[in-house]
Amino acid sequence: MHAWPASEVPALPGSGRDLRIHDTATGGRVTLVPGPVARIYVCGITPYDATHMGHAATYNAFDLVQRVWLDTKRQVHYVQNVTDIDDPLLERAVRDGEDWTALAERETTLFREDMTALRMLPPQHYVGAVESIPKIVPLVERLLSAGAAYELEGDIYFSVAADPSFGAVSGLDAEAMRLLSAERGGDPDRPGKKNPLDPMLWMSARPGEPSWDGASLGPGRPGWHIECVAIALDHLGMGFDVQGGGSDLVFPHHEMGASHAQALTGEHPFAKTYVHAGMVALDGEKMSKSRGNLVFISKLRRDGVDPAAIRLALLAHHYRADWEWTDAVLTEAVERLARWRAAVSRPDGPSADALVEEVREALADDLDAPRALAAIDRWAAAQTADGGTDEGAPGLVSRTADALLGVAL
Ligand code: 5CA
Ligand code: ZN
Repeated sequence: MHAWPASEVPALPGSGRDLRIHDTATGGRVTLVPGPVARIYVCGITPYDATHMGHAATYNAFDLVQRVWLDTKRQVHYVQNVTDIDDPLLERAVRDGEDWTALAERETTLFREDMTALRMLPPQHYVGAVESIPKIVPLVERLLSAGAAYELEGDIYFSVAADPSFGAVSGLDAEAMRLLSAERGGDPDRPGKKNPLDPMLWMSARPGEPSWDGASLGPGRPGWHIECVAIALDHLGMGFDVQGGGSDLVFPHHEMGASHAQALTGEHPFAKTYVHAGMVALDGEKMSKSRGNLVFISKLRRDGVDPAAIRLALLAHHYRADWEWTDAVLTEAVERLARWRAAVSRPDGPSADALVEEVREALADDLDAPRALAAIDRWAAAQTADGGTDEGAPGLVSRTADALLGVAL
């Protein structure tokens, strides 16, 4: 699959700082020190509806991670998937009497347009589940022959007992895992499983549903977690720097993914660091396609909202916080964008050398974007109140907002 076009990232004077970030697996802060090429996998959309503010907030967080790395003069190797075959996609296609492939393609196209408008850096590899099936099947076969998977009425399940470090990503107890498994695509109550938490690796063909050649597995379609493992191992290998997604993916998705990969390779860890973004809510409930309480990026764009204002609305919240979308959030972002644009449109202004370092430090400190915005607010206020004589300052502020925050002024 192709990704979307990259917006240019201006180089800033000096050098950025290493990112200190909250790691879900250890529950504490770690300093990321990737090699010259930093490797990141971020879980992509299931394309059965348009990109909403929650998705955008999560992708914004991982865009910032990459901008910090680029500022330290590293290259970034970024991989993202598209879950273009899964139960919710098929259910929506049936509900709307639409072909599931047409639905997936349309929503993926819209997602690319939204990401481009928001200046999110594209992945080098944007990979669909369907195109990955030839990579997934041999992995499931290997898990079976290693005794880490078993068959149940034609379906293949992963045995969580095969990974001695199962549980290390989420740190949850068995009861909490069971509840989340039932809520998020698992089937803990299916009789015959070795452990109720065991997730499906390969679902045998169901009448009326699409299926693919599974070689020795028989016709069917892949489970959700093995999809991301196959794509990550193919393009990044074990021990990549960051596995990212929203906090709704901590369990079971990222826990199971880590276990699949560890059982497959005998190596630990799958990802060095697990980073999760908070959930965006609307009207008091998590914004989700299944609930339908959505604010779509594409709808706001159609209504004439500047994508840079949407980006500022996202940046005004710390990535780990759960927050609520309201009209006031957008109004404030629109006003901030206007203030910043007015401030950088003057020929000179107060020196911005210290500001670059403040923004760098705020982001290096667990991606504290609200603090970065406050720093630019102060520069803009000083520009309005007293002005200044530094001719390079407005340009430097523009480049800083663009390079580190993805905001084009
Ligand atoms: N395709 C899978 C991941 S492999 C999936 O979770 N797709 S999704 O379309 O449901 O979500 C895409 C990304 O947005 C995931 O990282 C998810 O954690 C995140 N996300 C979903 N809803 C929200 C929300 N309300 N707030 C913040 N992030 C969200
Ligand atoms: Zn995933």
